[in-house]
Amino acid sequence: MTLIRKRRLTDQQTRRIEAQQTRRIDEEDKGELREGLIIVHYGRQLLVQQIDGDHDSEQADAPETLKKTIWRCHARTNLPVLVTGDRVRFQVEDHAELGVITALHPRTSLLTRPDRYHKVKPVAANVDLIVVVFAALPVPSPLLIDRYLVACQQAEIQALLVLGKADLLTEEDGLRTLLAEYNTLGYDTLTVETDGDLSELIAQITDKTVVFVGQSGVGKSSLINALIPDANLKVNIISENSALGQHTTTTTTLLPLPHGGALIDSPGIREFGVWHLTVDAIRNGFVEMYPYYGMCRFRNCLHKNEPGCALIAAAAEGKVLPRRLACLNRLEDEAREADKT
Ligand SMILES: Nc1nc2c(ncn2[C@@H]2O[C@H](COP(=O)(O)OP(=O)(O)OP(=O)(O)O)[C@@H](O)[C@H]2O)c(=O)[nH]1
Ligand SMILES: [Mg+2]
Ligand SMILES: [Zn+2]
Repeated sequence: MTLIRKRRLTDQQTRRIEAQQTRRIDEEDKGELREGLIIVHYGRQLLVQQIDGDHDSEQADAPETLKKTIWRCHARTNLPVLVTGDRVRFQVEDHAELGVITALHPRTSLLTRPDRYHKVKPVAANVDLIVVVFAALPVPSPLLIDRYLVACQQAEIQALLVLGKADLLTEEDGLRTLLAEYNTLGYDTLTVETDGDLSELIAQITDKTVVFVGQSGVGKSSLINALIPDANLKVNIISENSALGQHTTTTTTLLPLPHGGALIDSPGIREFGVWHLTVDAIRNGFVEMYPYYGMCRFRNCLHKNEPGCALIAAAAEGKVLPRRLACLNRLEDEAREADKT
């Protein structure tokens, strides 16, 4: 019995292998198969960085080499919408200007945002870490930080909270305390100064695909330029190569990090904080509230002034921060308001 089953499997396998081989010969006609990483996406065309290893890896970082290993491609129409950060398989025919992306590798994460028609639009793939930057100036909004953390939780992407412009911190501003509170909630936290020692930040982001988010003016670009000294140079090379460079500042771009990993940046990602959040996502994003959800006397409790509210009681007993409960309520109100319109 077992023997027969084994036989059948073997026959099946043989057929599959034969089919694969014919397909492979087919594909070889259209140029060698290559592995790549989408670094920019312009409408129907994409720039793909070749990542398979037959070039000298030490040279791979040099701008000249980078230029050669980036291919302009279009995607087969049977593929889903591709985004910056996607790992793909592609091929380029001899002497062809344009490559063809033939397969998309599974994504570990996908950042999406609603477009103006309330449809979900993918923005970046395979992001491992979202760096949430805030600073003494502009004056931070803890509500906005909480929004970012909800969105990170929703995307199932790890968050790192960075308090920047350390040189501007004072005893009175309470920002170190604010950062420590997030650390107590279980988030990774760091304090940095753009011109100071960035080694801890470098250690946290190396070998990861990261995005930086935070209010305008907190110092994201300054930090990125300090981390990737030739960031602008690399963006320029991409522009020259593509003849589509005028869009570089508005599209989502991936830049290699000097010590390994990559950074994805775009205005769309910088608006991360205002992407629509659902009430469920908001509740999920307040991790310390989990033990109290569903424990209120009234099932439809809004945790504002209802008797027997488990969340208000937890705040009164110092088990959760009153500020975080207030933020939870504000964000839920906002979400309910937005759903009505
Ligand atoms: N004091 C101080 N100022 C800094 C530091 N890092 C950056 N800045 C200043 O903060 C201002 C804003 O920095 P950006 O890097 O442009 O901020 P951003 O977050 O990229 O802003 P958007 O691109 O508008 O989102 C600039 O004037 C920087 O010089 C720092 O560590 N300390
Ligand atoms: Mg900037
Ligand atoms: Zn309640």
